[in-house]
Amino acid sequence: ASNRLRNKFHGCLVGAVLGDCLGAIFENDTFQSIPIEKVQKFTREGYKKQQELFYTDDTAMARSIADSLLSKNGFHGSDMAKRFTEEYFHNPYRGYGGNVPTVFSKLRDSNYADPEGPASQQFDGSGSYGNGSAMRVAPVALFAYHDPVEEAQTIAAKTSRITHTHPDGVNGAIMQMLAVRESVILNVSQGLDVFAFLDKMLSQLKNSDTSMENRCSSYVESLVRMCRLFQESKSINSEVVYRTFGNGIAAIEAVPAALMAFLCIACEPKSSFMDVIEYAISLGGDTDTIATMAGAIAGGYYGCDSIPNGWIEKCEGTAYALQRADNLFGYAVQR
Ligand code: 8NA
Ligand code: MG
Ligand code: MG
Ligand code: MG
Repeated sequence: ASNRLRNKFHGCLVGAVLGDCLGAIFENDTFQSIPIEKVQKFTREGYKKQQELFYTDDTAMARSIADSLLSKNGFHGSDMAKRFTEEYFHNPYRGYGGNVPTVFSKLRDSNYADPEGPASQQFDGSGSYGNGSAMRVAPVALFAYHDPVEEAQTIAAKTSRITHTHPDGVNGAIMQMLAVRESVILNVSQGLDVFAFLDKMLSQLKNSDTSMENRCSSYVESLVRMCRLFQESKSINSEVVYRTFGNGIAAIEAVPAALMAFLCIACEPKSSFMDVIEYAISLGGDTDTIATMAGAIAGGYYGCDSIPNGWIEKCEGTAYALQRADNLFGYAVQR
């Protein structure tokens, strides 16, 4: 049982890196321009001639989250803010969102005194609703795996607020963390019960600390829509997902899109990690971020053994992800 869980921790972080690296190839392609066959031509044959693939901001920031949680034995706002910022100034060409560098500059100039301050000033004080805090949250689910879910939600929210304080940004990070957590808990051999999965997410999202987060409603609405779609038909085509949830940089689009990629594929009797990645990329738009989130969920569900070695070897940052997954597994288990 312990080896199975370790394999799931590995799969979660490696799956996230793979989704980012593969998705980045198709970034900003429209839904119409990348039919699944075009994605598959690349994912199934392309690796033979492909040189190294590079990760983007999604993975760079996820690494900082894992590093900070492990080195501080818990959430430490200034430390995490410093790691995000130093990584950005060390390598600013990883495809960061348009406005988030402002936060990094202010954090650095104020010596990380108020980790949530600069983010709360973004967009005239409304905060960013981009998917940039959901895209990097997977390590939180692993770090807090043996903690009560409320604690995991609190940490996810705090990691978000260093760059994203808008409720849609914060709740998007919470929702993605919950999806990853559940995928690691589930046993693949028992098959996926989509309705049980969605019910659990719904009740956990509704119960998240309302004194802090009283605006989960947009995501609750997304989850209710997912239930309705699955009640109508078990196999939902990607055009319906794209039209219902979108594929953009707003967390309220990308987070539900990523979860749907996982659910639509994993509820089929014969399905694999790569099927989820391909479906996620075929939605178009913010493909690196939708695929990294779908990859973290799918990798946590199917485990690392299900991820093709050919791609693991070609993607920058997979060795580091494996190492960090081991550290997080050690941390989670020792408690
Ligand atoms: P962000 O906080 O700068 O948000 C991204 C964008 O969303 C902003 O630049 C705005 O256009 C818009 N936005 C967010 N909140 C508001 C608001 N309250 N009012 C009006 N507009 C708003 O950055 P982020 O970290 O959320 O960005 C994450 C995404 O950016 C990821 O997908 C990541 O991969 C990256 N990305 C990069 C490229 C690229 O070509 N470099 C393209 C797409 C996405
Ligand atoms: Mg990116
Ligand atoms: Mg993008
Ligand atoms: Mg992106």
